[in-house]
Amino acid sequence: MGENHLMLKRIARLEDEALSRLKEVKSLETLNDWRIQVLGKKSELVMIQRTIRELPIKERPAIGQHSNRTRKQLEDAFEKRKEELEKLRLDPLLKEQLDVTLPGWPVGLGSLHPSTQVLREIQSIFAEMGFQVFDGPEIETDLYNFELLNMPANHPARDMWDTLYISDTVLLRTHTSPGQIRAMRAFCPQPIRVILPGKCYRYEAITSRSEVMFHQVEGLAVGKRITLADLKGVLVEFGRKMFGPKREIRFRCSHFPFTEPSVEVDMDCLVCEGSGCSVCKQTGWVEILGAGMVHPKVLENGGYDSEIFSGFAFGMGPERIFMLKYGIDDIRLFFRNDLRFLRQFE
Ligand code: FA5
Repeated sequence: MGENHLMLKRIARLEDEALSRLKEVKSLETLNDWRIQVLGKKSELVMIQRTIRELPIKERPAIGQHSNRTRKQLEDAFEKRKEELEKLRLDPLLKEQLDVTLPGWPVGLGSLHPSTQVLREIQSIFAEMGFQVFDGPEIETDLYNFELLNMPANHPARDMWDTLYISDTVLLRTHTSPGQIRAMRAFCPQPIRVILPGKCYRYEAITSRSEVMFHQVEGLAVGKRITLADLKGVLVEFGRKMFGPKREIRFRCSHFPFTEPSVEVDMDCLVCEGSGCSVCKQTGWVEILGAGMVHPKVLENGGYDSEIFSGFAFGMGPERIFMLKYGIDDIRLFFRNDLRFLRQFE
């Protein structure tokens, strides 16, 4: 009786396993494999049926009936699954059944790139002071990038900008300053208050401070009676809005061919509050931009009468502004697409 019981259990297990595997069968090909494995000549069920005649006579009917019933059930299940799969093959829409009650996949939200964030912040600070955004092209001509900015061919100051040329006269702009001429020519003779944000390119060695591609934000104001004091006022306001209300600005003499006088603008170091540290190289000041009063020749090239009009201009690197604000020591992080860096500023 013990043998008999074990055999019945074996048949029941075999049936359970076969039926649960049948649920996983998704094609007619694998269904055929299932049939060979479960009902074929070498299947466990056939093996069991073959050994029945070796059992004591009185045990044979129970095992025989049970195994036949199992066989019939498995054959029926096979036919039913075959029918379902054939139907699916004929009707591809059924294959794509959608369970609308299932929870959806979480949507991965992106975020603004740090350069875009700082550009927007700069734009909104200047917008409060009445500056509108004016766009210039990234592919420029030698005329706008240099000549109209008071740097004729062979002018030594051109060396300040290592240039990527597309042809003899076409280049990737090395700064946003050519936009000054474009803005002046678009607005003349109206007064101007614009900022010009955008990408610039320089044929320079890549270092922790310098990239080949980076952004600049140019500022330009043209009108009657605009002075260096206006430039200072605007930049102090910008420094305080960007870095906090205590910040101080100082001007240092400099030279740009398109401004006269020209200045480099420093801000007191926000890390050491001016007492000297490694960020400011112990000077208490960090450089934030170049600026000056628009050169009379440049005003004339833009269409303005330099006897009546004056203006100021400045140009800053937003990546360097962002680095200063968040204590980042390598500009290359901006364009490396490393999510560990980018996610810190989501
Ligand atoms: C200029 O490009 C002038 N056009 C700025 C200007 C505008 C002066 C209007 C006067 C009037 P400069 O080469 O210093 O200047 O660049 C300005 C800023 O751009 C720098 O202070 C720096 O923040 C950023 N910058 C320059 N080169 C790179 C570089 N390779 N990588 C990242 N940022 C840079």
